[in-house]
Amino acid sequence: MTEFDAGRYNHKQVEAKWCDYWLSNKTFATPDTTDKPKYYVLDMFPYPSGEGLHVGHPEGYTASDIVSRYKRMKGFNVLHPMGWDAFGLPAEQYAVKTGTHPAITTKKNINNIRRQIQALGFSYDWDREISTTDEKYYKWTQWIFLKLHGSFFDHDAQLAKPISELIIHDGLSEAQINAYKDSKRLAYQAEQAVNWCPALGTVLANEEVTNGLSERGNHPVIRRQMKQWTLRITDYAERLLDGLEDLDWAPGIKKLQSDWIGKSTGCEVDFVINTHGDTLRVFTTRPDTLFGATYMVMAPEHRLLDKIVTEEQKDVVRKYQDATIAKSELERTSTVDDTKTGVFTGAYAINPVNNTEIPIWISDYVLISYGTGAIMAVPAHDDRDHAFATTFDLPILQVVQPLKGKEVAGCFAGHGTAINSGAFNGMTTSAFKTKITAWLAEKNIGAEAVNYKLRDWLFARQRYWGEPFPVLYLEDGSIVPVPQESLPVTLPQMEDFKPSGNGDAPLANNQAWVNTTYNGKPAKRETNTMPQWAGSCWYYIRYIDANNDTAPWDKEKANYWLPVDLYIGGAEHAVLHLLYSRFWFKVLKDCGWLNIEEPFQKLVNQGMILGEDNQKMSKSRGNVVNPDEIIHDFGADSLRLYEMFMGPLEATKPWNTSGVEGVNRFLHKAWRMIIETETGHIKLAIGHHPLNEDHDRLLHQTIKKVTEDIENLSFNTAISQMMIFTNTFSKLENIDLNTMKSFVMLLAPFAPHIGEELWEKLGGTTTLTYEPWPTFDASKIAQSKIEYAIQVTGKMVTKILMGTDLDEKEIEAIARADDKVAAKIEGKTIRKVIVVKNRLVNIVAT
Ligand code: ANZ
Repeated sequence: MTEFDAGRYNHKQVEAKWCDYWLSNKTFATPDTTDKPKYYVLDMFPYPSGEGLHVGHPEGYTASDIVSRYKRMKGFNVLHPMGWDAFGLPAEQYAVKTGTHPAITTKKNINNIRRQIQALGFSYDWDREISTTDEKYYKWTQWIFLKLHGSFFDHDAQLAKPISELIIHDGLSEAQINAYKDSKRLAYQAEQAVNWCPALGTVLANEEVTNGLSERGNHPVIRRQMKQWTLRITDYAERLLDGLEDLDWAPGIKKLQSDWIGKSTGCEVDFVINTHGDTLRVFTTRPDTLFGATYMVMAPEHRLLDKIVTEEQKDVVRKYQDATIAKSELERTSTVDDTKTGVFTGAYAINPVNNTEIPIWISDYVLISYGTGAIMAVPAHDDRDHAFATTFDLPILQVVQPLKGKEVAGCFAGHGTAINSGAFNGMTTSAFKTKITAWLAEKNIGAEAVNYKLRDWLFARQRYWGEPFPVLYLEDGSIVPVPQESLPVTLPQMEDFKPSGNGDAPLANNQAWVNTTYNGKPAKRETNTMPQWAGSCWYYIRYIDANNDTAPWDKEKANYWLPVDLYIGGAEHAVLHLLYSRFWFKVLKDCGWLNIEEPFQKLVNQGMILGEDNQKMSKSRGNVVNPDEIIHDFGADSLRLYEMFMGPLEATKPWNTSGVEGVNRFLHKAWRMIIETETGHIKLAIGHHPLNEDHDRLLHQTIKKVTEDIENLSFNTAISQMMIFTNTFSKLENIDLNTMKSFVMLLAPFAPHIGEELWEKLGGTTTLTYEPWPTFDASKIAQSKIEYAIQVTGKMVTKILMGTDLDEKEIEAIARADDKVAAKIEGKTIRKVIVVKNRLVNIVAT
């Protein structure tokens, strides 16, 4: 550094100074008042991985920080918190490998990421920091689990109620009553085929398995029967679907959620089984194809199968059942390989519309978990049925004619007109559906039915590093909740984290912890733990009252702060985290702990930042950008500004380090606009200088643009406008103090450290965090006018003042409408019109 640049912009000094100031003054502590309008800005809290932050994190965090800082200056009470989603597999796997306890790894990683986040100058209220692994936090996660366990869903009222309000019929034994209650609880245990991952030694939720492989690590996943804690999210399917409508979320994310819920409206129909008094009930979305049902298919797990299978078919049926168990639902429903397998049961059913006997088969393409677990097969109009009928040479009967009357080859799955359907011939598909549904209902053999693709949520993991379940098993096999005053059930310290491999969780290795007492009687603890999703289902409610030791939160405070006004995070959480959180939120509302229906009013997914080579950043490609290095070389303000300048927030965009240099030059220029770099003092030329009309316009335009762009999360264009401003104002000899103050306030949400420093240099005595946001005067923004020379065939006719924002067509139209010009060209043919912007119009007429 030479003596001439002692006062130049030094990001290291400036950033260290203000980071320190904000932390030690608790500048961003949320005021404990409810007398101002509130604004709750939330980031998806990170998993504290050993790798630290990647450049994708600051992208969303900068966007939310700009909005938070802006809203404070606009007079809002802003809640902007941060915490750690810290249970989970990586810390546990690391522990297995190295013997380091997950609590130690987690603490170290949190400290590192907190350091990185604080270096970026985000305006979080650190007094509300939470970690899902903290006992004080998971005590309440366990408390919420007990709320789920203690509630059932009243389908008529469409809300959850305490299990004590369940209507119990007379004459049941205590054991029967308990079994009935357990079958209705929102958290229940069920023996079910689960996704078992041998390599990870745990079960996985459907959502964690893709194409038969675990999402984490790509290990094979097989099906296995196990008793597991499950949450009855399906009871909330309709409310989860309804609630989407009024949310300000990207349409794509809403669609992902509604597809996942998968509502399907159709009809249930009963078929009588010939050998037997029983009926086989099917679910169909196409009751209009009943006449084309030439056979039936049951799922191999169907409970009627044992009863109806004939002696001769028993062996093949048993073999087929055994083979099915090993397959996942995905394999079973895959349409990639179209060969269908199955076996005949020997039994027949009677088609109620024409009394014909049709054979009943089993096949794995029919799932036990959907609809009624059985179908009527219509091979002429359903692709899967068509493939099956072709394989086994079963009859194919066309009953729907395409509307255009064309012959169809193979299978026609569309709508059309009924044929081969007796009295219904000639009806359109939709009319037929209504008619046949009524006909079936009248005969008491069918009714309208709704099904959802959504499955109940498998809520247990055979892992160590998670929340223990707050339940006890007594010797008689009954389950009791741990009393609230004994919460939390703390996760014990252990040396050995390895799963046993037989389905027992690591906690089963700790018998001293497992064996306990309940009211003096021996009891055992649950050894599974909750999945990582548990803690992230409600963290945003805890921030509202993060240090409350007597309740999960104060209801009044929650009523004031919720919903979250702006939630920013990665699109990878479009389905699971958001769906699970919405589900818990609705249950907690039903339990009287919240007073609104939806947690996240506006959701924005930031786009992915690719490597400089346009590829996804990954260690193996060597294209990972480390934010620490960028902060070191250019400063946090440059990193923040660059990530916002790269393009629209929601777009995918490649990294480019020379772009960081570009915004860094802009910050230097903004500094030099205000500071004398030889001395570091404010320029002598700065004082109270009235602006000329053009400069005044640019100032007001800039305030307007930055304000509106922040409101619309269009940060890149706001930055461009500030660059235009700086280019003009840094050339002026006399600079107006108040104009500079306004500019610094606009810049500060984006580049807060330099913002505070310049504010101080301009005379600010305290942080600018709560200074009122600059306002603009719309009347000053109107474009100025310019004088055009108007010629007709090269000869000057008149001069007209016109706006500078007009396009050529508008300019020509104004010129031709002028009386003098009109007189000159009357009766002539216009050959050509030349418009020179901001100068002249020449109408060539002969
Ligand atoms: C007869 C039929 C004729 C069907 C036709 C379709 C077309 P979505 O829309 O996904 O709800 N189905 C019903 N339960 C099933 C199960 N457990 N496993 C596999 N398939 C099942 O699909 C509903 C349709 O999927 C139902 O309507 C049924 O086939 C089949 F031209 O019934 B359909």
